[in-house]
Amino acid sequence: MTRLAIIGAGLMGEDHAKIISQELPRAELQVICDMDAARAKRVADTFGAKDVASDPEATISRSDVDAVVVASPDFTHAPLSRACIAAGKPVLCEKPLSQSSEECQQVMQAEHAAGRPFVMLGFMRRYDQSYVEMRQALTDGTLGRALMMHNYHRNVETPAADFTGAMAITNSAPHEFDVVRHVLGSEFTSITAHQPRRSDERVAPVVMVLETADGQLVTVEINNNAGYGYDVRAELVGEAGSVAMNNVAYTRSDTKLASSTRYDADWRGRYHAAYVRQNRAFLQFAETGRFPDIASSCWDGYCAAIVAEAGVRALESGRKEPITLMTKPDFYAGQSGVAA
Ligand code: ISE
Repeated sequence: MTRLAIIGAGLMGEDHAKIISQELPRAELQVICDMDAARAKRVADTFGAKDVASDPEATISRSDVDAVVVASPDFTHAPLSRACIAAGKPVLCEKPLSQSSEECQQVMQAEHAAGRPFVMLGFMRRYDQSYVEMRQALTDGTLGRALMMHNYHRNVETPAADFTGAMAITNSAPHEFDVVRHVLGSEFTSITAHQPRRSDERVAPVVMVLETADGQLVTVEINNNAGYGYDVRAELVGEAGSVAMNNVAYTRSDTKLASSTRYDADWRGRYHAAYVRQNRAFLQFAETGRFPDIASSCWDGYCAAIVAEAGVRALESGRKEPITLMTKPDFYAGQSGVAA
């Protein structure tokens, strides 16, 4: 049995607790840690965790904790990942590793110095069957050379009223930045960012156009106030055909002269299967120390942060901004699904 601690018992921490208790029989929920004691206790009681705590660092270093899931607020991800590295414990860290590429580099350095991988990043879309099949269509040659990838990412509404276009790029778009790099196996080289005008105060969609090192074009629409449902679409276009994601819906209703399918209110239902696969891969990583083939590493977290930083610059300047990555450290060469 691998004894897991979950840091953060909010929306994602609770979802991880549920998946671990229901889908990972070789894992034990040892501790739920949250600053809000009542919240930690509720999640621990619901999913059968042994203990609760409120201090993340102390939880990470407990001798009855073998591995850690970090699902606390974004700004804690990098420091807590470093605490896990220092304690020699594998960690599944929710995205983003950090919104600062510099801070991502510090985590990479700490991991490198520790001499083996410890951090798996929660970019769960790599485990979603639609992206798996898109990638497959490229690797098995069905699609020919990739030309374009179109992406739409729509939320019902923003989590906070003061959400900005820049936040759409740093908070939501990293999912696309990561999974597109993974599917195409190529790095981004430039980005432009545009916004239409809304008639109210809410943040308008952000539309980005990115170029890759292999001459592909990628479009990403982030609409955090789409109003109607959680809706992610993608289409990979190659020289010999295209692969498009289907809306995931188990039923269709036909009533009153109309046919309809449902949308979820957020991402947890749409990506449930991907989260389960991701968490199983993490458990295997914790058990064996072998980094999972398709998982995101600290390097991928760094790349997503660099693209987002360039995206924010592009939105501000209205110009095409270059995307420049540092040389990929050898340490990460075999560790992510994107070619070195
Ligand atoms: C949000 O920021 C997330 O992190 C979710 O994983 C994503 O699916 C959602 O659409 C984002 O806005």
